[in-house]
Amino acid sequence: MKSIATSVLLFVIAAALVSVVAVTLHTRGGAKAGDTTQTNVSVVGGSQTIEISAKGGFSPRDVTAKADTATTLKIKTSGTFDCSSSLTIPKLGYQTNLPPSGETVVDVPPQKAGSTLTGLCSMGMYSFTIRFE
Ligand SMILES: [Cu+2]
Repeated sequence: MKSIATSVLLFVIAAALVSVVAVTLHTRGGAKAGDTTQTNVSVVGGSQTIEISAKGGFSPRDVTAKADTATTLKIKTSGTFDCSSSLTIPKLGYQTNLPPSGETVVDVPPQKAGSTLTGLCSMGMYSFTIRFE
C-alpha cells in the first residue's frame, strides 16, 4: 500500500513539473512573439527611434524599421563591461566605446528599402541587424 501511495505522489510531482515546464516554454514563446511587435521602434513626427541594449550581446538582434526615414539609434548600456560595449557599424563608418552605463545616440541617415544595417562588437562575435522596409 505504501509503495502505491509513493508512486501516486511521484506521479503527481512529475505531472506538476511537466506543467511548469510547459508554462515556461509557452511564456517564452509569447515573449518571442512580442519581439515581432517591435516595442523598441517608435516613430514620432516622421523620424524613428530604435532602442537596442548592449550587454553580453545586443538585444533585440533583429529589428525591422522604416526605410527612407531619419533614424536615431539609441544604444543602452547597463553595467556593460563585456566586448559588446565596443560597437562598430561598418556601413556608417561608426566606431565607439559605449559607457558602462548610459545611452549612446547614433544618427542614421534615411536608408533604402531592402537594405540592412549591421552593428558588431569589436570582435564580430555579437551583432544586431536592422532591416529597412
Ligand atoms: Cu565581442
